[in-house]
Amino acid sequence: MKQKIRGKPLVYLDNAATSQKPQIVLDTLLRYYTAQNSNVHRGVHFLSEQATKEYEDARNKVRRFINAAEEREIVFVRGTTEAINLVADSYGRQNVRAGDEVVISAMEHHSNIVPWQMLCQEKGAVLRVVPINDAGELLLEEYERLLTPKTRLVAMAHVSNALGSINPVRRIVELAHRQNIPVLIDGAQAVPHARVDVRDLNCDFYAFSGHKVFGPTGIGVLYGKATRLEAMPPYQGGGDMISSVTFEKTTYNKIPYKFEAGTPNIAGVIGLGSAIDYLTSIRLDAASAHENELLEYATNAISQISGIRLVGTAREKSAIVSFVVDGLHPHDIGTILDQEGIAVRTGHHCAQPVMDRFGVPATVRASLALYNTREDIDALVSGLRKVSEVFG
Ligand code: C6P
Repeated sequence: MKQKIRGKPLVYLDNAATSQKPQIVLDTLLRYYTAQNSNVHRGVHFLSEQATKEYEDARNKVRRFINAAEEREIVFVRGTTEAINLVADSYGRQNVRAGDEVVISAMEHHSNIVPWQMLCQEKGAVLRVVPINDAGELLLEEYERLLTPKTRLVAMAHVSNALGSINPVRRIVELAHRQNIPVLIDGAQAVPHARVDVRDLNCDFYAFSGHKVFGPTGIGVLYGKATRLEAMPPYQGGGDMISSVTFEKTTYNKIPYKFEAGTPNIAGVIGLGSAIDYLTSIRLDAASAHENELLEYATNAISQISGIRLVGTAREKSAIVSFVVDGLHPHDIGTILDQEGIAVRTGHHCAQPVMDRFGVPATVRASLALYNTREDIDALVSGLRKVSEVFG
């Protein structure tokens, strides 16, 4: 996306909020709406059959991308938020009772806190929170301690959006499974950066958003093990999720359709399929190595600027640099950087408990993607030096 913002070349470092879209995704959306627009799973006419085929092909692309065993384990939803709400509403309401416990961590995004809080309030259950250390790393021994016969579910971020910490999710799943506790992984910030293999992780649920993996907004994925999804009640009622309806009784469709009520985001699904084609064609592991190198470069350069304190210094980190500057509000820093054409996110990043943990109201967050360069980081660093000049 080459363009000028306020007369300066755009430096886009807000990829954790949403990533830019490659041409192949834009072309797919235009092609779908201009030549193929039609509803899925309904018509016998040509366009509907073609749209249905592309929609289901995209499901298979997602399956391969995260190495799920079967296509029916891939449920299309609006995004990570809806995926988590689906599990809380369906699995949670079916399985969580008064006095039971749900375990999350202190580094969760609000999307992986509030649905569980709502569930616990409704059921009289208890939300348990695994603490993190000053580097922003999960305390695994504390996690183990919190797993008890009362635990009904663990819901944990793969990568923290506010800190960049990468959690040892394989180990998290293994420890929970020893006690037959299912695990949901919030993969919103992991899938854009590294190969995710849900069978290797052995998680029960995995959620991510299309718009963070170079796909369109309004589309996301809930992976669920088939046995789990089959045992769960529907999340919403409506068209497509039924196999028959009378006024007396409705029987539900098989998975994944049981969870896809109403006309889905067809263009979004097909666009997400193209984003996965893109990621497959460029090789995600090479992109990941490039991002790690940039992260190191950015961390070194930013931490050398006087008055800056990094928030989140985990040993295992993804492409996020969060920081505060002595005596300055992050919003003021963001505004000055914006004058330089540099897009970063400032605020609590929908992770207020993380801000509380580190005793700050907000941070400045630069988040990288595979298309960022050293020049982008250099521009950020010189923008930050300007900030120091302005505020003396
Ligand atoms: N984080 C950020 O700037 P949705 O909005 O449903 O696509 O994703 C929600 C979500 C869930 N979990 C994590 C770890 C996330 O980072 C996000 C989205 C964005 O950090 C927007 S708040």
